[in-house]
Amino acid sequence: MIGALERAHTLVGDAERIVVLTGAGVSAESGVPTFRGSGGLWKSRRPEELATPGAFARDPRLVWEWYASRRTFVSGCVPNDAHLALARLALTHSATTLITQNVDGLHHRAAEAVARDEDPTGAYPLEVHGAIHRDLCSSCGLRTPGRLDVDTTSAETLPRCDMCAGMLRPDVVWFGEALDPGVIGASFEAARLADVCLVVGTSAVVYPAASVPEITHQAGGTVIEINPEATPLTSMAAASLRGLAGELVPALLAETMIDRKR
Ligand code: BV8
Ligand code: ZN
Repeated sequence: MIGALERAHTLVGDAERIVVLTGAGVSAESGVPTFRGSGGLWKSRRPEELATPGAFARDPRLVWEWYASRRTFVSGCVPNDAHLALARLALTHSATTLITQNVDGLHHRAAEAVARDEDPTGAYPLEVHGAIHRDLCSSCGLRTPGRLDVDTTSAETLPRCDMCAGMLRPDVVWFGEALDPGVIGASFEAARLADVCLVVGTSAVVYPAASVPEITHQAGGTVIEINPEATPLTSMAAASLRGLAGELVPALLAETMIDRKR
């Protein structure tokens, strides 16, 4: 493993442009359950059941019950050392683009924690699957800060839009739904130009997000993976670090940032 960490150190230290793709694994040590790992979120429910427009049309109460409980749970979680190290990298190295599949908002909170009274926006990620803390009106498309006290006792008590009384939904991208073209377009452009794509905590099975490292690789960049398990990306990675994000991301990036200061 030391060899792989050394190799990854050199690759990141030498990189001009870095793109980072994170998945649920980067939030695991913050207590947020992953989707597909043991005890993952999807274990008790199948994604097709809940994270689809069809499920919401069929039973908006059940879907809101799942999202309201996740929203409340995540609001009690805090960014871990991986989120903080990635925020520090993005704030100290301007040619870094953070891209996340996560909807938990922990990268934003890490950016604000690290930036303190400086501008945190350089470390805000591109959220390709949206944000669980935001509501979206199914009718007029208005986006508003999400409520923590969503009343899911019946379809009648579900949240409605203040502008048009349309049904609100969590502002996340469901299976079968298109990603925001601006967000995924910016992600692909950053991936194409990147010298290094650092992939942290994703099973790399959900598209089009999983194309990000493939685009860097095809454009001649190198892929580094941090994951306790192998994934479909492992064979393409120049360094695949087996372990937890909370330990390996700070280890990988700390010296790199010191290097950059010189
Ligand atoms: C689209 C938001 C087209 C909601 C999510 C067949 C039928 C239908 C669709 C498809 C199909 N085949 C392909 C598709 C497309 C589909 C897809 O890719 N399906 C997959 C499952 C096969 N994609 C879509 O539908 C996308 N849209 O294609 O639209 C279109 C185009 C034009 C017009 C109309 C339509 C939309 C996909 C977005 C779905 N929304 N989330 C919500 O969160 O509730 S996806 C969901 O999975 C989450 O966002 C999650 O982030 C994402 C990916 O999962 P991971 O993040 O990788 O998490 P996972 O648990 O899987 O893995 C965790 C990893 O971490 C593991 O590897 C584990 O080892 C590691 N780990 C654990 N602990 C740690 C760790 N690593 C480091 N440290 C640790 N401590
Ligand atoms: Zn509305």
